[in-house]
Amino acid sequence: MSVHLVNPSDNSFGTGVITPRWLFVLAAATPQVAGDPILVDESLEQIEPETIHAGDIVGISVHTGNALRGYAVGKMARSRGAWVVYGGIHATLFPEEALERGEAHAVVKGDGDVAWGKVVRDCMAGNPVRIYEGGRIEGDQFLAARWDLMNPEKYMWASVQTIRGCPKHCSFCSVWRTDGQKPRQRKFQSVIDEIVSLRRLGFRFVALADDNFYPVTLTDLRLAREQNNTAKVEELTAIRQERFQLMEELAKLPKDMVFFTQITMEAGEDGDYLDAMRRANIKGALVGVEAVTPEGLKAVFKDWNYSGEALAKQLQTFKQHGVHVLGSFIFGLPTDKPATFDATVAMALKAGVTFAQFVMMTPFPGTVDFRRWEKEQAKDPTMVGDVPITRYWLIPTEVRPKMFTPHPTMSSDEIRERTQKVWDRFYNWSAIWQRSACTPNFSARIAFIFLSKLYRQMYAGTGISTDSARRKKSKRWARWTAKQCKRLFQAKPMPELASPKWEIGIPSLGQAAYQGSVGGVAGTFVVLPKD
Ligand code: B12
Ligand code: SF4
Repeated sequence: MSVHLVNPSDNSFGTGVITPRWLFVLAAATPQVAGDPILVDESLEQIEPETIHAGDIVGISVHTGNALRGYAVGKMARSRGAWVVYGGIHATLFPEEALERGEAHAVVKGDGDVAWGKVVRDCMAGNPVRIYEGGRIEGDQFLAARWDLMNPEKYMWASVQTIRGCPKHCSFCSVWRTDGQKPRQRKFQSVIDEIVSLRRLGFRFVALADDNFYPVTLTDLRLAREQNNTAKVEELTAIRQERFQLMEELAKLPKDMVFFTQITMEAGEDGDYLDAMRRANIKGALVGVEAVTPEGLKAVFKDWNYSGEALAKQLQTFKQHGVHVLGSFIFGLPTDKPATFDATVAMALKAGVTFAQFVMMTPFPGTVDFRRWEKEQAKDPTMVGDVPITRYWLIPTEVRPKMFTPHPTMSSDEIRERTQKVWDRFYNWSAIWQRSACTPNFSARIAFIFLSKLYRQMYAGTGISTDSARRKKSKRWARWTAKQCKRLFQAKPMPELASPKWEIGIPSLGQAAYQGSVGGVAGTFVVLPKD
């Protein structure tokens, strides 16, 4: 009997940009009695059906974008006599769909770190239940990933999660509804230990795969103080202190390490935080700008973001503190007009963001936008074949529309074409060359140019370009470029690097008090002799 964990994908590039973390976390959650699981990441290569045997257990993770492929893998595995189990955000939201369409024996809702062990044991005993409630586990229960099972030749960036959940409530995002609004933070020691294990393998680029790396803003703290809410102040302060402690320890890691994360724009007001990020080698962060107009921000419940001149200034602040920004913008909001596209790219260039992505408005399940749209559609459902458009992920990719929610004044084609032009303008050779001046030397500059083009090209296959000839061509190009880029990310393994020896007296979250810079526990790195 073998356990297989499959990350489904229709698009295989041979090289992956970021490791799908769930694969290696669930590997760690697999009970020893079942042996080491076999990991298949289809964004590298497709699964070979003949590797699945009767009685095997196949765990499949689905998000909305890969649900259809995931169900095909599950059906194949079930037809070969395996136990089929789904998990991940989409299965959490639509467990019945995974049971029916994906022919699952079982579905895990929520976190898998604890639940997966029980599922495997139940399957081995021949009696899994239909639904397992994985729930939202606490930060100190998050498992470290089994990086020893990863092929380091295949990925550019590893991914380590330090916190789950986000206190905001943006209308297009499901994170706050599935992962919750209460930040669940891992102890910094376990994060550092895991990163050390990655650096030993030769990984120096690590994505901190967090929903929001800045869970407590200065405004949150101020409001709690103004309300004389001592308990809240203590709770927020403790979360914030743990963040600073983590960054202080990251700063002690080998100097060639580079981290990247996702953060809200409010961090731009918090110079101490940005400085701590810079010292921690968190060189870049995806910042959800979403819209450049106040109306657009209001439409996505993100009116705490800045617009206009203040926006440009706020984004520039990140760079001034040494943190590069990947600005994320959404097109297709009801408030968008033809002029919005020009204004957005002009803002992205003016604000000096180092990378940018321009995504099309997509109603993801579990979001406020989705619920509103589903309600409207219930009155007069639009069908594609026999599938209602509100279940767009079940529509075969060849005929799946690229936009789902109609815009009041622009057609989907117009929005797509204009979005495409924005990508082209932001990533034209001259703009990339100018931005590449931020790199320290010539080879880094070349790497930057490659990466910018790769980034732009990989998106061409995920919705912006529709015709299959262009898709095929961009896939070939992306495959080749990804391979070249992988080389740029390789570092010499450091097998001798040891984890810090943690001193006793780790402060409990409740006791800690933030004092500007953080004292308390300190880790010291010990480099063991080579033999
Ligand atoms: C890091 C991240 C990225 C990274 C890295 C992706 C990668 N290669 O891993 C980048 C920036 C590249 C990215 C890109 C995108 N992302 Co993203 N991403 C995330 C983020 C913040 C964390 C994912 C992560 O690694 N978590 C850590 C692991 C350990 O947690 P996990 O995956 O949830 O797995 C746990 C459980 O779900 C469960 N589980 C998961 N799988 C399975 C399987 C089994 C069998 C079992 C039992 C349990 C189980 O157990 C795990 C451990 O507890 C999530 C937000 C989130 N909270 O999930 C969004 C998220 C997954 N992304 C999202 C989206 C929309 C995208 C993009 C489409 C964005 C865009 N417009 O381009 C692209 C699509 C990329 C692609 N094709 O996959 C959405 C998905 C929504 C949905 N309904 O599908 C999320 C939820 C964020 C959101 N705003 O809502 N993403
Ligand atoms: S988009 Fe970002 S800030 Fe908004 S709820 Fe989602 S994770 Fe939080």
